[in-house]
Amino acid sequence: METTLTATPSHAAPADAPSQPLSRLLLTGAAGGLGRVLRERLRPFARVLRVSDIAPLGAASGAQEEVAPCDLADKKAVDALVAGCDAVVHLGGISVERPFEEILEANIKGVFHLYEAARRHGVKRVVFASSNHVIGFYRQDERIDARAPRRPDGYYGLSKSFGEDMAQFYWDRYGIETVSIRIGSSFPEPANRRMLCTWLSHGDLTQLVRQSLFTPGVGHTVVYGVSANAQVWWDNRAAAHLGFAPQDSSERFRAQIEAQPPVAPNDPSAIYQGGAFTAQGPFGD
Ligand code: NAI
Ligand code: 15L
Repeated sequence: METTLTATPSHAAPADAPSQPLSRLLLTGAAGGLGRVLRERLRPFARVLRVSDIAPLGAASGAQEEVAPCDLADKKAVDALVAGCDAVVHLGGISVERPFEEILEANIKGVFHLYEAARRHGVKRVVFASSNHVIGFYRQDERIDARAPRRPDGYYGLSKSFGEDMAQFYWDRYGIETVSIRIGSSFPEPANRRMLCTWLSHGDLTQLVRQSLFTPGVGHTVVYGVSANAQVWWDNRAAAHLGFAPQDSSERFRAQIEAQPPVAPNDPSAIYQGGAFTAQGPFGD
């Protein structure tokens, strides 16, 4: 199915419906924290929203929604899941540091299955939930952009790094466009001092996903998913064509965060951009 991806101006309000919605948009990881947020907010972006997860999803919320349970590690099931969709927002997978064997199934095989299905079924655009943990071993006093060599901080970060390589390959080889969003910390509120720098509000996430779906000619773009916090470590000028203009800042939470007990200067959460993830493992010794 051919669908033209069109952008509305970047100054448009984040929740605006696009001028030409997608026919059928697949949202993986729809039962998760961000999946539940985007399940609501992506509805105006497509005539049909197909929501998927390995965890319970509840009933479809109306004729505009399709509920499609699926294990991303199951290649045949993912192939069927993607059939009929013109774009995918891929949030599904393990979202924390875990032993390699678990990450391998859900994240590494999962993203391969997704791109293979996208190729087979003519999907034009993927929005991939990458993570700041692909660059987690940069120190907090460094400023980097999307071209900085990756420094994953664990098997989880490695899987996201692999996902970004997958995205680049499927663009170069098959012309499937992807925006890889290196999400910082997307929760209702920042939870600690590090997140004052890494926080991405749900409103800004929604705007960024919208721009990632509808901006024409993105090829494979890597963008940092971070709000307009007073201090950020990431430079998004290489992704300026997305027109992402974050509206929120963590600053209004500063007083409550700074009331928390101080963090020791040698604590990884005070040293590295990836925070505590840099000190996890080894597993299974
Ligand atoms: P989450 O853990 O709440 O949601 C992930 C969902 O993926 C879960 O509902 C889970 O059941 C599903 N899933 C796991 N294994 C699966 C499998 N084998 N097959 C199908 N579904 C499977 O994570 P959250 O916070 O909603 O994050 C969404 C995405 O964004 C994840 O890919 C995560 O890595 C990424 N991300 C999130 C950040 C955040 O701050 N929330 C920061 C950086 C990246
Ligand atoms: C992530 O990649 C995780 O999915 C999320 O749960 C947070 O830990 C976030 O990074 C973060 O770095 O704060």
